[in-house]
Amino acid sequence: MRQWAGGRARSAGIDRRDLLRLVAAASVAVPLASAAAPAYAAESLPGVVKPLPADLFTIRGTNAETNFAALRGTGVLTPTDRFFVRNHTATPRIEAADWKLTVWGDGLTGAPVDFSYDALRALPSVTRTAFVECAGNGRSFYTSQQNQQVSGTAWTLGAIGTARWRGVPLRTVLRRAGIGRHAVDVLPRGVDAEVVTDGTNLGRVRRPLPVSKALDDVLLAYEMNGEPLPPDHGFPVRLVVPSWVGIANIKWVGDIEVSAEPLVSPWNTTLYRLFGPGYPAEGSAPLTRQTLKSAFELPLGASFTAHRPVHLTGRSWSGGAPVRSVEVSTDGGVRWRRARLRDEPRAGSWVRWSAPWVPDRTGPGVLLARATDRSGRTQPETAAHNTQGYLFDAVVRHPVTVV
Ligand SMILES: Nc1nc2c(c(=O)[nH]1)N[C@H]1C(S)=C(S)[C@@H](COP(=O)(O)O)O[C@H]1N2
Ligand SMILES: [Mo]
Repeated sequence: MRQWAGGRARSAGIDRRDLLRLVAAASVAVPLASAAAPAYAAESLPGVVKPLPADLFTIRGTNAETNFAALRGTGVLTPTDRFFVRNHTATPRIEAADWKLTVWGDGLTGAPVDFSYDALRALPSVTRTAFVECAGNGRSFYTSQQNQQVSGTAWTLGAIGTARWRGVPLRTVLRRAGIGRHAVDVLPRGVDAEVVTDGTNLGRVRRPLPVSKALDDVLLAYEMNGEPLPPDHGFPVRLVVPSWVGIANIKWVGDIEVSAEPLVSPWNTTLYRLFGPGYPAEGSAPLTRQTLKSAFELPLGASFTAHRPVHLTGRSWSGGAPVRSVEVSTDGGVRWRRARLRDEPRAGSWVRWSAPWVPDRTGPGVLLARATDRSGRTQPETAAHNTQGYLFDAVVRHPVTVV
């Protein structure tokens, strides 16, 4: 707030009056389109390069949600052709040869430093499996399950994907650029178009990261599942910030400011905080880790044949302690039994699970899956409401029909 007040916000492309208006707007919930109302079906979307076949994706505004049913039979890694896309504007087309990363700011001991694509690729690399998940994943259930109003994209549970990322530790690049001991925040910024909402230009997508996280496990990734990053997922280079809210994983990164004082942007002030009754007017602290969730690899409203045995499958994941166990209920939450975990639980990834089921009663039913993590936390029945509908962690009631 000091920076906004002190005029620094101007250089970030937004003034204080706009900020206060946005804070006010952010704390008023507006209704969102019901998840039950079909988002329009299309095989592609202007602004997204890859095809979006209707069996793999549900299009929501400028974004494409992965249909969880399309993950059934796939491995831990989400095939790139079905990895969700969250674009504030549109995928920019960038040539690697024309691209560079500029690291600059008063948190460096010297002048700005540029890295070409080839220079970055020549640095020692690391590979790690991590999910990228939108903070609003599951948002539509605040409305459909808790009857609460929230604003934002009406995702069901498919705003998540897990990939094997290869790249250079951000730490390596920051050290080579001469990060000083006085640096506190780094601010990666995308080269995609400026974001205009309600007539206010928020500038380019950017969100400060504390130095402690930036020097820990963050990657400047140039490969996804063994291939160069596809355009929609950040080619040539994106951040991968394991376990943190999706917005931290800046795509198409063009520059990184290294600062000796805390930085702000709309994405850590009016957005990606918790607002509403029970939270301060300026919102909670900026969101960091994702929460605990589970999903069936089934469409909502899936249909089953009575007396025919099936294997229910799904996935559970956590941005905190790794998943320890998953329970499934096929009778609306009366009885629960353990699902069989099919992967070794790991922080920042998900586990696949399965549970056999022989549907007996015909008619509508509800399936539930709930995870418990190694800290002993279990998904609750109700998620704590916040006006922007972030971090939905309650057990989802998955409607099915037995015929
Ligand atoms: N430059 C830029 N980075 C971005 C975004 C964006 O619109 N522009 N969207 C963010 C959000 S909100 C999410 S959830 C993830 C989505 O990554 P994906 O599209 O590769 O799935 O990217 C983040 N990084
Ligand atoms: Mo997101």
